[in-house]
Amino acid sequence: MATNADKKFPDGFLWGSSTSAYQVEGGIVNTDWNEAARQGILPDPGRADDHYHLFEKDFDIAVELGHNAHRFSIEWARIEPEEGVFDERAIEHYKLVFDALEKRHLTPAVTLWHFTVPLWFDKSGGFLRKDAATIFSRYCEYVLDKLGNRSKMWMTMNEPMIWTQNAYFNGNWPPFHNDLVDYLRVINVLAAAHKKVYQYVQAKKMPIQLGVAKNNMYFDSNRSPFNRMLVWFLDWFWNRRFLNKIKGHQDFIALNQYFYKRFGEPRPILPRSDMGWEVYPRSLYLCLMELKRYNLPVYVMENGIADAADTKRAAFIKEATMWAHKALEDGVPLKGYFYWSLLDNFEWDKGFDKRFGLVEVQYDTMKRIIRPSALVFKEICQGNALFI
Ligand code: IFM
Repeated sequence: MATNADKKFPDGFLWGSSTSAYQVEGGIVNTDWNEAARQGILPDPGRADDHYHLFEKDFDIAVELGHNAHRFSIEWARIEPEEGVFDERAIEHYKLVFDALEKRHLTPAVTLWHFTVPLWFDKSGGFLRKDAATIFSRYCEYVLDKLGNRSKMWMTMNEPMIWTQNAYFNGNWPPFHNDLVDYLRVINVLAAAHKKVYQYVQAKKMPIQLGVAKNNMYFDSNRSPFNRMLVWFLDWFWNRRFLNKIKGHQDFIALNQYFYKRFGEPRPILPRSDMGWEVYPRSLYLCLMELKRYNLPVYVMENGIADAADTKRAAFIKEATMWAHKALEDGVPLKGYFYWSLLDNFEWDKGFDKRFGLVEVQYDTMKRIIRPSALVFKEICQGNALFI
């Protein structure tokens, strides 16, 4: 792998990493996921990374690693622990988080809802409630009224297609539904909920940008007629349909990219991450190119690899960022790249074994240890570009 000093990302490009509240904060007790953990159905995050208390130190590490931006999420269940009851202390906590970012010149990107819902919302029907979009929007509006001035970049939700697939189709995440009708209905509810929040932001003329963190995959085929049709369908259903539903209601596209799916032979033999996912960084480029059609600024909001031994991460990051740069050269209005994740963290139904972090977390002591690959990413963030 050679360096190529001519290839620079533009000034102002955002370099950072992503986290989410339930996965790193610790001490969250009143969500649908906590209830499933209490019943022994899902692992318990417990203290997670104790980021709730250690965020200042973690942001110091982000700065040390050359980042100029950071993505995190706000925990709905902390803000609205009971229906219609909002906890000002939770807002005060997130104010401290914003202060800490500002002090370190880390540009925030904030997700309002990342997978976990308050237990009261789950128990009362969750996103199948008739008024779900209104309830969701009320929460978002509350947070934006209180904290909207602290960040220019907000996302209402994370990976609506991944979440609905697991929660309403596969039935392996709360609320464990296995029902095509519910699945399709909840996708619509989420789109409606997002649009409601967007309209609120517009009506209030809030000087922020609002989007959705959208997981897109690259579907590829050996060009047999059947596979071509299948790929067209999947691309439409998975990648485009939700974005089309919220068309005109987002200011940027936040891409979360992990997957490349090829149908038919020959299939390239690809290395696999600790998640068992095929590692193919070029799929980032392919997905970015597909987003050109929306004519909106694009951010890579998540892209990463579970690699406890840290033997594949550095090459992954070099290749992925090389492909991100190629997408820029080929006309994608790419404004930032956020690696998933800053820290090892609680990987949902998989628990703590899968390690995505630039920084290793020793869960017994909460010690943070910077992985060698984080220093490779640092070189890239600082403009000493490393490309293939
Ligand atoms: O950990 C998740 C994150 O919460 C959402 N995007 C994918 C990551 C890795 O699975």
